[in-house]
Amino acid sequence: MKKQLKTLLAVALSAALVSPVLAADKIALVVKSLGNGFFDAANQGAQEAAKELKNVEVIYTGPAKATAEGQIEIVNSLIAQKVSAIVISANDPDALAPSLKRAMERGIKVISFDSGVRKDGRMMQLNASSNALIGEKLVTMTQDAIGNTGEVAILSATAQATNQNIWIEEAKKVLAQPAYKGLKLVSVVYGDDQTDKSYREAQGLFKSYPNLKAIIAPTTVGVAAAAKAVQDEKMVGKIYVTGLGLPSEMAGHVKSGAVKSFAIWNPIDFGYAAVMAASQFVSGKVTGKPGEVVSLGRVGSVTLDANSEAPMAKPFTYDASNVEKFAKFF
Ligand code: RAM
Repeated sequence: MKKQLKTLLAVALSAALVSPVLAADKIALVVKSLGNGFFDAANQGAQEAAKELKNVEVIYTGPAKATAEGQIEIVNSLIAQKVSAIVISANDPDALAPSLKRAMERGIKVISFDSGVRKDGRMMQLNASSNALIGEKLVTMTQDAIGNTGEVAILSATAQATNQNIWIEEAKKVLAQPAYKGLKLVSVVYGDDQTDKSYREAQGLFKSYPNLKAIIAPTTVGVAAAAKAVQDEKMVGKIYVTGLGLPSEMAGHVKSGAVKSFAIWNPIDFGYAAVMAASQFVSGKVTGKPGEVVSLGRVGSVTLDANSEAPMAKPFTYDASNVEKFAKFF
């Protein structure tokens, strides 16, 4: 009996040693910064994907502040840990590329989502939505709030953020169209996805532009901070805030009247989809070539374009009629 048990243990032990397949694949979700509700929601979806995939562990990480340096340090330590994949929302399209290239040379699959890395630093980029559509949405929501004329300013995240910079360029293209000629973009400022800095930048705009009618903030951190500043400074009705926000953080600001409408896609689905995509690379089902179809589990699938990018979903608009209902989710 004892001998049998020993043999059994020996067999089990050697099986464990020769079958590394039993170990979970580690997929790191590297976000712009920790403490951002948008990324916490994305992580919720990422963990859901890990559960569904079974042999996957998602490591949620990011720097305290949204800097490329902080993310580079994290990527270097993930290389040392020999993770299977890195899913990153980058604080800079270029600065991250060298360390991510090193990761790929060592067999780590790298995809960017949300805020992209330049093409040679990742295998695919999952965009939240069509960038042109987001740019257009930002402008039409502004027009809905203030009408056809007035000074508007943009309060962005960091100056190097890939996603915000693309959306701002797209919004500028829309503003250049004849239909929007009455809307005058007077300034673009950066709150670095920090609540206090975004709040101070909003106050700075009130001072510098006494005729300002709207702040467009294409960042969940910035839009909530700007709306709070409008409320605190008793500017409700004079200055409207719009942009990309989380219903849970914006419901109070819609109620106060500082915000008429704002938009966002589902951040939980976004994090889920990004991890599902990464797992397709880990299992070798896709390699990131243009034209490939990447399956995203319950969210569906996307086809990679010529730059190995793909958009996920359309932004959804929130206002007084629906914001409370969605505030429960994200
Ligand atoms: C912030 C981040 C993120 C962006 C959202 C809309 O949370 O900057 O990258 O996608 O806003």
